[in-house]
This record gives sequence, C-alpha cells and structure tokens, in this order.
Amino acid sequence: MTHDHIQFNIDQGVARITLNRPDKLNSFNQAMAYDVQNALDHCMENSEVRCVLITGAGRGFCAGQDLEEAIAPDSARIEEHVETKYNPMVRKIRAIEKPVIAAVNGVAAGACANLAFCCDIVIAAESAKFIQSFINIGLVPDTGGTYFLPRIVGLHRATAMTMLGEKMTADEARDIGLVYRVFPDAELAEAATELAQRMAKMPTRALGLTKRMLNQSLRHTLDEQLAVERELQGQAGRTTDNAEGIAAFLEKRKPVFRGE
Ligand code: T3D
Repeated sequence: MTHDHIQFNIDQGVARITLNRPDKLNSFNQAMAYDVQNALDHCMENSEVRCVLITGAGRGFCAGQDLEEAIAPDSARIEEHVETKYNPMVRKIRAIEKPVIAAVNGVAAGACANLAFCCDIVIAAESAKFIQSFINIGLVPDTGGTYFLPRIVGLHRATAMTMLGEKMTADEARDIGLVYRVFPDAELAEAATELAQRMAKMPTRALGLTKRMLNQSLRHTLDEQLAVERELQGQAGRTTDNAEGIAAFLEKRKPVFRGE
C-alpha cells in the first residue's frame, strides 16, 4: 500500500499509522484522511494485524483540520468534510475489533485531540498538549468529541474544555482519565511499540469482544449489558486462545495466543 500523507507498516502483528505532514503539524487534509481510512480498512480486514498504533511524525501529533484547505475556494461544505473525513475514521476505530492505541507525541488539537480520545488506549509524551481548539476559530467540536468527552471526563469538565479551548497538559489529561500513561518524550516511541507488541500477542478475539462490549455499554441498561456479557463470554469461551490460556495456566507455562 502506498500513501502520500501517512507512513504505514505492519511488523510483528502491529500496524503502525504515522500521520506524516510534519511541516503542517500533521493537520488533516482530505488526502491524509483518506490515507488513514484506507489503512484502518486494511487493519480491519487483515488477520496479520492484531494491534493498531497511531502516532505523528515530527514534533506534533496532529493539529486538526488543515485550515488552509478549509478556506480554499474549492473547499467542500463543512458538513461534507466532517462526513467524509472525520466521521468515517471514528466509526472505523470503534468498529475494528482489535486494540487501537494512540501515542500522542506532541500537540493534538481540534479533530485530532478527539481522534486520539476515541482510540482504545491513549498514551502521551509528557510535553504533549491537548486542545479542543474548535471554539478558538468559532467552530464546535466534532470527531466524536461531544460523545466521548462527557462520558470520559463528565459533563462539566467536557463543557469547560470545549468552551474554553485551553491547552491541557498530558499530566492533566491523565489525571482526568483521557490518557492512560505519560512517558518522558524520549521514551514514548519505544513504550508505544512495546505496548502495541504486547497487545498483539494477547488473545485478539477476546480483546475484540471486550471492545464490542464496552462500545455497547455506552448506550445499554444494566440488564441489556448483562445479557451481552453472557453472550460474548460464551463466544470467548469457545476460542482456541481460551483453551490455550487455561492449558498454559494448569501446565504452569506462558500461554501462546494466536488470536483465534
Ligand atoms: O472545515 C472543516 O473541515 C471543519 C472541521 C474542523 C475540525 C478541526 O479540527 S477545527 C480545528 C483546526 N485546528 C486548529 O484550529 C489548530 C490550529 N493550530 C494551532 O492552534 C497551533 O498551530 C497549535 C496550538 C496546534 C500548535 O502551535 P505551535 O506554536 O506549536 O505551532 P505553530 O507555529 O502554530 O504551527 C506550526 C506550523 O504548522 C505553522 O506553519 P508555518 O508558519 O511554520 O508555515 C502553522 O501554520 C501550521 N499549522 C498548525 N496548525 C495548522 C497548520 N496549518 C494548517 N492547518 C492547521 N490546523
């Protein structure tokens, strides 16, 4: 696969998507959005991929919508940008039944902050900053921000973040549950690779079913969710990896999960 605006490679079960317009802080133009969507499709369909890692090239993670493209005379209507660029990425990230990790190496602004927050696990460099910068240019949040933020941090914090458009540090983001772990800048890339490789060796079907359950829990009642747990535990219990996990425990050895 060739892409102009991302780097994409698969190694040891990890698909790495690197947003790659560093001179524009990896801001999203249409072509980069399509590159990411294609890469996510590939990750979804290819059983060799057992974990996805999204990060940015250069000093930033991603600065949101490319504002030069946004004001170009031939630019599409904003609704079309949102529907063709951002919404598909959010839907694909939530639909891939494999873990998707965001390794936020620098500033994550606007749509890109929310792209990170819709991933399964967010880790960040200690100098990374998160900004709901939409309001600073007279826009409203998109890319799932008004769905995920109140659910993750609560209504009032989500309101302050989206209405004030202030820079939030990685430590602050970790303290309110938006980021799982923060690493010294020089250690982020290695930590991200280690985490992704570890997850790529885990029971992929069970990870995928866990993600499906968590997705559903966001809109279910307790009784509905208990029914989902019964059903999907049944599916997990019939995987080869479950048999391997139990056998390895009883034989006092490390399990070798094949994602099946
Ligand atoms: O129209 C639609 O499609 C609607 C959808 C909207 C979704 C959104 O994401 S709206 C939010 C868009 N993003 C922003 O408003 C953020 C704009 N950028 C910034 O506020 C700052 O750049 C940052 C706070 C992110 C980082 O600041 P700093 O000081 O570290 O970097 P910088 O010097 O501002 O930027 C470095 C370069 O990247 C610079 O180019 P230059 O001068 O070196 O040639 C800057 O213009 C460029 N850049 C940064 N962000 C964008 C950008 N170029 C285009 N679009 C950007 N979003």
